[in-house]
Amino acid sequence: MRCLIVYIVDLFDFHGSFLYSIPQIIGDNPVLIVANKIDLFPKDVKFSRVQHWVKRECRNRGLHDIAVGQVHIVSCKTGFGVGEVLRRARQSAVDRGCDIYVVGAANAGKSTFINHLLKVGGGGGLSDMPPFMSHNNTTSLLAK
Ligand SMILES: Nc1nc2c(ncn2[C@@H]2O[C@H](COP(=O)(O)OP(=O)(O)OP(=O)(O)O)[C@@H](O)[C@H]2O)c(=O)[nH]1
Ligand SMILES: [Mg+2]
Repeated sequence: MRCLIVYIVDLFDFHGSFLYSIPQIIGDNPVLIVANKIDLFPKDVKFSRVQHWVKRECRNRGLHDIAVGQVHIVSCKTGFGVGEVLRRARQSAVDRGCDIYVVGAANAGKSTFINHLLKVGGGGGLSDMPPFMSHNNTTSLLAK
């Protein structure tokens, strides 16, 4: 099935929470990497350095072909950057006529991410979305 994958990674525990099966899960579907918990970093951290670091670490773990522009620095807790992810994901999903799946390790921030989207709508409008489905630690958000 063609879908857009939003893969949430925990910047504070990147290596401990990386999903080594993620290349197989993604297959040839498009992916947005959401690098979460930036609020725990010093205020003057350079986002471009973090993006390049995430890209490199992903590549070292089998996620090749990730462009820096696919890596979004966010804080699901404060909402920083989440609206932009929602806009990009919605646009991509609408263009392809596909669903959006939110995946990530336990504690990466999936529920916080989705709760934030449901609260603020990210400017893209969530009112026409069906409810999201949750199954144990895996959550997917239907965005038709
Ligand atoms: N500092 C900080 N903490 C966060 C952020 N996002 C999530 N958390 C915290 O990380 C913990 C896990 O967040 P969840 O949203 O429950 O993570 P999850 O991916 O849904 O976890 P599972 O449902 O167990 O798979 C919680 O204590 C959140 O408050 C963030 O951007 N910054
Ligand atoms: Mg959860």
